[in-house]
Amino acid sequence: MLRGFYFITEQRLSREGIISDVRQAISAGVCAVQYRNKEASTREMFEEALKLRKICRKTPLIINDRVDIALAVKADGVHLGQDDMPIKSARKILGKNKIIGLTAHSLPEAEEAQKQGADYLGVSPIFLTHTKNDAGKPVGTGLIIKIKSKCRVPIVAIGGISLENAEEVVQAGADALCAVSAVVTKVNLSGEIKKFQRLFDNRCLRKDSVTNLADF
Ligand code: TZP
Ligand code: MG
Repeated sequence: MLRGFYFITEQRLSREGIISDVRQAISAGVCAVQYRNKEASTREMFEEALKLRKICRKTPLIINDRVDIALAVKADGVHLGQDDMPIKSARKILGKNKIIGLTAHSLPEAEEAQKQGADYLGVSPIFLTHTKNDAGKPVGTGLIIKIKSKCRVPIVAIGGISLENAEEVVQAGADALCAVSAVVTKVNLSGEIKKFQRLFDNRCLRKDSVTNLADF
């Protein structure tokens, strides 16, 4: 399920608003849509998420941070950070069929997330990002390689990814990637997303050589 481009909404950088952005992302065939809005009130979030639920018919809709909103709009899952509700509690509320993603900034965090039952890991920030102020220090593609060699949970790589460095991210073993500013600021959002998706079609599986790098 998680392979290719994972789309995250970003109201502040969006040219046409997040509803239009999500429509274009879906038309490009993204593997998931994450509704992320750090500025909205609970009511605004609920209403926007409800609209997105209607648009995301076949595309999984994941809600950032808010287990309650995910439940209320019948989203497909939530994305949690290290400071959000613990996965085990979120799982109790949402049930076993919902997707729970967790952000990991290190190998121990990734291993713990897998142990707690995360369905995927958001590994971030891979590179320097100006989109999320508290993203922390870049972890580099080396962390993707390391996590890939120790964990079986799919990895979504996030943070500072552009067409210039995305190939390195895919080669490192990311199952999916998200680029926010590199797509939502562009006139042809769906065309930009497709350029990233092509990197997955061309992925050359030099798995052995890549995995060995993790030992260094
Ligand atoms: N989570 C970690 S970094 C980030 C999020 C939502 C922002 C990524 O934005 P960009 O513009 O692709 O660096
Ligand atoms: Mg969070």
